[in-house]
Amino acid sequence: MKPIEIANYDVLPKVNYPSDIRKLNLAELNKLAQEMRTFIINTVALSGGHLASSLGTVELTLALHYVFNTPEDRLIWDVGHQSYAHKIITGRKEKFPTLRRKGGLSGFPKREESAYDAFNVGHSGTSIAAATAFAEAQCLKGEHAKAIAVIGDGSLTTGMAFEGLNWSGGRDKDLIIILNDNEMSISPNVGALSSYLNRMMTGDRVTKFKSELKTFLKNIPSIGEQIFKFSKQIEESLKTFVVPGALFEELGFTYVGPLEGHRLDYLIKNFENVKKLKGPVLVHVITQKGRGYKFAEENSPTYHSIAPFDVETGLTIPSANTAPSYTEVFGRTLIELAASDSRIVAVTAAMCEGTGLDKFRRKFPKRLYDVGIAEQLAVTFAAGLAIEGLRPVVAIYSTFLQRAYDQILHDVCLQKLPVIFAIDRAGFVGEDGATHQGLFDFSYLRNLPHMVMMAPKDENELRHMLKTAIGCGSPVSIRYPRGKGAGVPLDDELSILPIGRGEVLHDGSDLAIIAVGVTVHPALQAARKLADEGFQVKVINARFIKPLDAELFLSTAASVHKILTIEENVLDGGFGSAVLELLAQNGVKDVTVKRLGIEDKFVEHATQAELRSQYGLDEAGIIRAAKEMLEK
Ligand SMILES: Cc1ncc(C[n+]2csc(CCOP(=O)(O)OP(=O)(O)O)c2C)c(N)n1
Repeated sequence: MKPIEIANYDVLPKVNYPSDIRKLNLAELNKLAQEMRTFIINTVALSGGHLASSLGTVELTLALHYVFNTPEDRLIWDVGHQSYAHKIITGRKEKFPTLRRKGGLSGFPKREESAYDAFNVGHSGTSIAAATAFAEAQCLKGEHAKAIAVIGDGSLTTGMAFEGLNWSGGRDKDLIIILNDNEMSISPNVGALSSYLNRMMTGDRVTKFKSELKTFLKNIPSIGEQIFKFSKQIEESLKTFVVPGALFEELGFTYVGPLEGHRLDYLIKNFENVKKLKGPVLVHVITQKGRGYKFAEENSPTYHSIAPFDVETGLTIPSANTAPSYTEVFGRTLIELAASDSRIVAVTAAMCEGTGLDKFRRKFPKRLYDVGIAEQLAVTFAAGLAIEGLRPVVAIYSTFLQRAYDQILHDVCLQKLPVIFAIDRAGFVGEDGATHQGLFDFSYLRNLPHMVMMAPKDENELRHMLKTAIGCGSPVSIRYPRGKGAGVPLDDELSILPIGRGEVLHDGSDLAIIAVGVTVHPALQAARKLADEGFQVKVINARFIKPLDAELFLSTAASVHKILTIEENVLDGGFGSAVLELLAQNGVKDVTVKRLGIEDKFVEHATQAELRSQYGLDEAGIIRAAKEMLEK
């Protein structure tokens, strides 16, 4: 049997839309759940993707679509990485094997893809705000569709989710929040809310204790009854411990749960009741991340987002490229630096493994802070640490750092604090698509006074940049891409780079390419190939986006009258724009400048290589652009 061919299944072929599942009996529904798991596992084994979270929500998805009248009732998935089952039963089963591939299905819900995707998602914590808006709009329009947010216990720790709970709990509109609690973010969930949810899970023990206590007190002659009465008064304060969901009740929600999230009959029965409730309701569902696939159940962080893997062994397909990733080199170098500088601490927003800080945590457990999915908190927290004389290194993906723009401006830059931003997954991220591309950080950081900005040409330069950043004394960012390094040798000795100085890698007088970050090596290769064709192309590795190497760039403009800038960032406000501003401010004339980067648009999912080729940022694209200028 080829497990991704739908004809090989029994129930799956009968199901295209939620209306089909509503015709199934319980045994068929359970069979369907099993088949969907196999289908998801085997598809993700080929495409890569968010496996563990999607396996955890199969029954939840079926029960929600079974009971609610989707798509009229709005179902909003938080992050959307758990929505594969939802995709399969909402008209996208046949296309599911194209998941995350160029031109194929997105890995996240997307309104352009289906009427069943009520809101575009990818970043954590947005579902309650969106669902509240639908509930409010329904009310205003005099309509009665339900608004349902499905949010994980990890995502519930984001500031936005708390803000949403606070506001919507006080609004009295019909809103359903499904808390999908698997006790995990990517790694185990952190923080007081997580402990609270854990306590609720052990709440029945406390309830038992309370009832035993009552019996005991009542049986004490004469004073027993009085103590019992008094104990009733303090019951309210005990409530938090003994009534699951008291916190949510206090916030204005009717709390339902905790519900066992893998029993379809039970979920369906409870959702039927929930459907009849008025006002804000929070349904607490307990699920298991990775459910039904042994390896993912045992090690859900690894299977949270996984590259293509072998289903039998659970092992990812080894890459022919043995170079370390930028992330690994960052993590390793930070450990080296921290070993001799006790001021260095690291901050992550729930992405310890993803940012390469897991080894740092093992080595220096007290010097690693995981604040949960809370990028804003991470940045302001780092600002405070910097005031205390520490050197915080905040490692966050480019796309998620967008959340913390004001904190970077208001709390870090305005106070000129030595916070180091290690911006991972900058540039094209590939298969995660538009919500995750790291194509904006040059633009959103470049306008901030005091910010020093670097981008290494390869993993070795990243090491020196990290050393440089620690001693910089101002806010500083280093952005580097997802994936393998260039495979260059790594220097043992780390040196401090002169701030704001680039390097000339190849000389030439017909055209100057000023490249930055991951575009430098392809630019160099392009120049070598162009040399074979008789063109003399100068290649500069900018190293710094801010401050620019004004002296080098201006002298280059004076001698080479054609300049090509290259960056993996949007052009608006990016590196090439900075070069143009420099030339304009210095009254440079007679220079033609062309900028390679991303025109004013969002970039969809495809592999990084496909995107580099599509946007002309690989060697071939650079040669094309250079020739256009050279031949003019
Ligand atoms: C703002 C933001 N920060 C970080 C992430 C990366 N991220 C994706 S899923 C996830 C964990 C979410 O945990 P939870 O909501 O509990 O869902 P689960 O995967 O456990 O089902 C994280 C941190 C993100 N998508 N958005």
